[in-house]
Amino acid sequence: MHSASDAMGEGDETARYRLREDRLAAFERDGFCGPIPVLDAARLRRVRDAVDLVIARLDELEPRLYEVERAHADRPGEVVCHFLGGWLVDDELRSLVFDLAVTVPCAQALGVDRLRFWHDQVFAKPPHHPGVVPWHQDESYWTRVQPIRHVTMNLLLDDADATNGCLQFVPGSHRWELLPKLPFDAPLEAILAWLPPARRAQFAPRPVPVPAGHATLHHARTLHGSGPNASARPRRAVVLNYMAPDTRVADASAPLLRGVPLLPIGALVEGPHFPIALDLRAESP
Ligand SMILES: O=C(O)CCC(=O)C(=O)O
Repeated sequence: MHSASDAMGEGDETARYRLREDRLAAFERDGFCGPIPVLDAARLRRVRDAVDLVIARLDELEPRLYEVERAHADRPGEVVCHFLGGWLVDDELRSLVFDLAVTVPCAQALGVDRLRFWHDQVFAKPPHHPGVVPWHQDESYWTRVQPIRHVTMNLLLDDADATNGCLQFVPGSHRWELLPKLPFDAPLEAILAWLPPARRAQFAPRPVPVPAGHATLHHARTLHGSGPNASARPRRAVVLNYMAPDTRVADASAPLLRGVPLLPIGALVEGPHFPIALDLRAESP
């Protein structure tokens, strides 16, 4: 198969968005990489405004989104604001899904020349907010599709560092076994109780500070989480999740996302909710 790297030649429009070789090597070695530049200052302001607007209207928009984290809706002062499906209600968030600065690095990390959109998410921690995102592997949420060949871009809308709860990753954990999915409002380190002693010894988190408008990329099995926001600054992130184009339904007991047509078991995950966001085959001669 011809890979994203093969297809992205020097002269083409995608070349300027390609991951540096050292970033790609880090992704393969550690299961994450970054920071990667994605948004210029004007676009960053627009995306921030879009996210703030959706959050301000979250109750009203909730029926049109895929999901709003229940625990946050019940206890907003304690639990991080998290929702899925912002691209359904806001054009600025929708445009991110197809933006080459997002899709090219994701295709490269996955090693595909056609990249399918899975869903988006927003995580927002206001200043001085105690909410955490407990350690987890994204794959633990995605067992209803197969194969898991997915990638996550976490795009920061604010400078993120240890004081406002930047993302932390466990290097090499993309090669670990699949761990259980824990509740979103669990304590940060709840997963530790589920780690066998050998994994516990390898649990060496690395915080990754990221400037606003930049992103990290991580593998679907990489263990990651983030602590509270102890600063006077907000810490907002838009997350873009993609998958290989041949992903299929493994569990047809309910739609894959709320409001999405039910697909039969074994069917290709496709349709307007799961568009091909980048097709390098179409662009090559
Ligand atoms: O931004 C966060 O703190 C959590 C994000 C996350 O879980 C992800 O990007 O997959």
